Amino acid sequence: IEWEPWGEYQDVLLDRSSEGIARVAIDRPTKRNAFRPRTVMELCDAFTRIRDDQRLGVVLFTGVGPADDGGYAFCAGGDQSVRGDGGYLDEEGLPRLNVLDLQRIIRSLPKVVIALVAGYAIGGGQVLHLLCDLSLAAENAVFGQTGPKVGSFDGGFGAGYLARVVGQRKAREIWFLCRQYGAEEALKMGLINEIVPLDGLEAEGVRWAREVLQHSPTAIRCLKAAFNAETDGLAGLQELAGQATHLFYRTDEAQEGRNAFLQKRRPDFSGSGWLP
Ligand code: 2NE
Repeated sequence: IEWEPWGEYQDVLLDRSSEGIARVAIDRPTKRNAFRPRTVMELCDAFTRIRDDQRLGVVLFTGVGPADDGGYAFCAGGDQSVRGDGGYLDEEGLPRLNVLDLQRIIRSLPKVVIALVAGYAIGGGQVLHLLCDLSLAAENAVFGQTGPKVGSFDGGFGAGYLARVVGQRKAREIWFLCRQYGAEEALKMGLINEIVPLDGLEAEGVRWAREVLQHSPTAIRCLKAAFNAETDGLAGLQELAGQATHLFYRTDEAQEGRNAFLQKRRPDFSGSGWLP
């Protein structure tokens, strides 16, 4: 696959290919790809650019590695070295928890996001991987939560959606005991889709992406919205309803409503019928 670098960031690498695949990588390997507010802002920008490029259908989300000490990470969560007393401090000293914005952007992106996990996916990094639609993990992948150890927790998707994925018992174990789980255990509990050799991780991600890209974009985006509708309350239903509105706009019936308004006449919906 040929990647074209796209966008200028400090903490993130963004690439795209003419095949319809984008690649987003957190680029802070010396910190095990922990995120600071800037990292999250850049990730939000990258995912928003991807959303708006209609040639792109699949995103590979990963972390740069190995670090100089040989360590690999998808993401080790919030950068504790910039954690102030009320949140993660940005460069102006404002306390932020903007990873929640990023979670929602990934969740509602009407494209398929595949996590490629090499090394640690810990804390808020584990939650980010969880929010991806699919997850491929290298044999060295390690998953876990540390919140109760370091004075933090994610009670949103990080708890509720985790329990939907791995079950209530396992989710409580993960959060209450703060253990680390290898790739085999993660596969067994349904946290990931497949284990892949480390040196073949990206190639496998590209293979999965190419398979997705053979299918109907509308079917895939409606299915993603439907899965979210089942778990995400009204915000999930909004996404599914939005897909229905998009499709409705393309019909003669909806266009007649718009045209009649603009032409200051009564709309004529008689051509539509009341289908069973
Ligand atoms: C990830 C883990 C297990 C890796 O261990 P190891 O032994 O492979 O590496 P090491 O030596 O611990 O880390 C390498 C360097 O990365 C930094 C370390 O401080 C170290 O730097 P130096 O001391 O050599 O300069 N580093 C790693 N993770 C970092 C982090 N999160 N913040 C700042 N620096 C970090 C091990 O490193 C580990 O346990 N890391 C901490 C994981 C963690 O507790 N993350 C925060 C959870 S809370 C959260 O993410 C969150 C939330 O719960 C709710 C909302 C938003 C965020």
